[in-house]
Amino acid sequence: MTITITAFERSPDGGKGLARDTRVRWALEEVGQPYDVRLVSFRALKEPEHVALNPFGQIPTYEEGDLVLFETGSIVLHLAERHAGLFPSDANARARAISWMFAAVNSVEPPILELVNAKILEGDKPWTDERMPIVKDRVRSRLTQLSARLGSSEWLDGVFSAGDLLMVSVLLRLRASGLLDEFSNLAAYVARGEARPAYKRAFDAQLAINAR
Ligand code: GTB
Repeated sequence: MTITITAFERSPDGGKGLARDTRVRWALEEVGQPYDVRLVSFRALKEPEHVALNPFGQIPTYEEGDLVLFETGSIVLHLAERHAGLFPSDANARARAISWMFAAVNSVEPPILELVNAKILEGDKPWTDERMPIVKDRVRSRLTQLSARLGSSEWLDGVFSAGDLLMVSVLLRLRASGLLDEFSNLAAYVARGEARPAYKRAFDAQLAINAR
């Protein structure tokens, strides 16, 4: 069955791969599923046709026959459950991989988004200079914990899983801030993710659209 995802017609990052369709593309590449992409303008995101797919009027969405999904965590989970390549076969290891998926989107991504919003959306506010160190320290605190757990391991729990795919995707958003480089094992972890052939294919596919 054909899989169709949505992505920005033109991503504001100009092809750095930071918009969330990249993580879905990456998951599709890891499990070897071909897919089509429907490009959506910012205006079209909020129109009824797209809101029927994603109630929040956002990308990415995922369509496969009658099935429509939104939220990248749920899309990656769906792909990991249906196809080999993103979950270990052992039931407990699989459950732990799901813990890492939730950790990525629920515990690590929120302070990172707070930092991004503080810079991009609120950077001109009079209280920014005072607030920024607090927001950065919240990110550092999570990275310290994650770094301690990862230690010198290659991936978070044995073999590469959907948990690593989401965690690396979330951490990539931090690169421009320099915070990732404060944690050499996390910087190396992210680089290992980016070096995966499936990631490269996903990155190149979004770049081909956004560099036009
Ligand atoms: N929780 C949802 C998920 O994981 O699927 C969040 C989806 C989401 O935030 N989508 C964003 C969106 O559609 C695009 S990815 N925004 C438009 C809107 O809300 O109207 C966020 C994003 C956007 C741009 C960059 N960038 O340019 O660097 C990076 C990330």
